[in-house]
Amino acid sequence: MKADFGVIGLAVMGQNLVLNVEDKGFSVAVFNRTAERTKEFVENRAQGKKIVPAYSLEEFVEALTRPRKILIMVKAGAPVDAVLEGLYPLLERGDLVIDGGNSHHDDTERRIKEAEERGFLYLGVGISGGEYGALRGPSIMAGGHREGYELVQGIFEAIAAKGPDGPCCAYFGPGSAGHYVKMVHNGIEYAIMETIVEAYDLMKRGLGMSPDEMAGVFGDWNRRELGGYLFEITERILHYKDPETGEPLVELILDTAKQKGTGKWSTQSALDLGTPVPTIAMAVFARIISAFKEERVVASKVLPGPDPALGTDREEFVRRLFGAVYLSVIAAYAQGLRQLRDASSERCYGLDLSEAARVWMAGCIIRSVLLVPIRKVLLDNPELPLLFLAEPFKSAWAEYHGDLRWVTARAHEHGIPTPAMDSALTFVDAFRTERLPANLIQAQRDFFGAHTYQRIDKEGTFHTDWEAVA
Ligand code: NBP
Repeated sequence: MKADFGVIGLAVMGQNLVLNVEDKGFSVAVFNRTAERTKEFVENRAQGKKIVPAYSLEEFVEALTRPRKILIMVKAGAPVDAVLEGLYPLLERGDLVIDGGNSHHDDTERRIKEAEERGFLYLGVGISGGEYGALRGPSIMAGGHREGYELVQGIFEAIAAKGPDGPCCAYFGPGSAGHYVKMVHNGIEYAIMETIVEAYDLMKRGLGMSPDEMAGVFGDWNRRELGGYLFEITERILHYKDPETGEPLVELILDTAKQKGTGKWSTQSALDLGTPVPTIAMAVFARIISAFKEERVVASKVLPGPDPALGTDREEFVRRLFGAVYLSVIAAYAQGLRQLRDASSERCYGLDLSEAARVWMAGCIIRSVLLVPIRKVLLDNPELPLLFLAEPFKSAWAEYHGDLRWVTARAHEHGIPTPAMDSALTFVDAFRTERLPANLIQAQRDFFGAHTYQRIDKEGTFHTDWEAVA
């Protein structure tokens, strides 16, 4: 008996995806570069299951039904190329290779071309949900050869998380469409996480609230309009006590955040496209600044600032903080979706943005009740430039922008950094400003570089000899 599906790479994601696929009735052949990991997996987690271990790529390829369907779940970058190099000579025309890691979209484009030249089908697939999602139901964002997707659609739909509007998996388009959607998902994830930690900082340093008290606030928001995985885990984290000391564990964790790449890539790509994602970008920069711990310790002793204690009524502040966080989270989705829209036209993905909202409704890190109205808005108006222009987000802006202004103003007065919230506010303010000061930028550019400008009172392109006039 040959296996229906193959997985290469048995680290956290690979192991759990194998178990998920097997649980849905498919037999799975597995291979990992280091044989010890395969042995451990088979002994500890695969007993009595339709899982076929292989200890060489030859054995692995031989164990699969044709056309072979092979998921690669190894570290992104050079390891994927190393696996492909070993695998390709063993495959036959029509076999399907799926890269399920967080690969860069440019790498995926290159690999798809290489696969095509050799007569293989290739999918670049973003899989979100971490360890738990991989086992119980991830969100799956696929791109590449459509015929390849059709070969595994049944398996993907079986293992994906079940959302309110169907299984959270979709084919997004050719080339790197799937990996691009996953990358932007991660960019939005960065922005929402940064918004949450700013709210935590304001409540902690500004209002002197305890972790349990803050957990109560996040829990309340999670049961309301901000219901979503990141708010849910924040409540749980804040309640968690370190078994050794009995202290809230979060307060014992060093304040330097890591960033593995997708948030940075998302921002880099947005810059290349010329699409505005300031909240995502500020979230990446906030992590980068956090990593300069020693420099921050020195600066904290020499650069004066105001007392962080806000000295305001706690209840009122928390009530208005909700509005600030709510709009910032909407801004994160709005920017990410705008980036997908712009990337789709530039890169010819043909993305259906409402499908992104649908696939993100369950299983992934940015799942949220907000995605239900977001999907509806995108179904009604696929070309919408910005979520805030449609209901219910237009009304949300009208209702809460005063709170976002008020909260960020208090934060500035008291020296508590709120880059995600600030950028959400200034992004929408700039977007809703009919006449921005960019006229002066054009004049400056023309002054020093003869870059020319256009006028509002007549057609044409103009240059002024500013030195002569001035
Ligand atoms: P890791 O990203 O930690 O990669 C470890 C796996 O890569 C092991 O199986 C390792 O084999 C294999 N590998 C490496 Br490293 N170099 C290799 C090479 N040259 N040839 C063959 N295999 C090689 O695993 P992961 O955390 O399960 O993530 C897998 C992918 O999924 C990554 O792209 C990741 O970004 C993405 N992802 C992860 C998560 C998550 O929550 N962890 C969530 C969503 C997506 P070895 O055992 O022989 O060292």
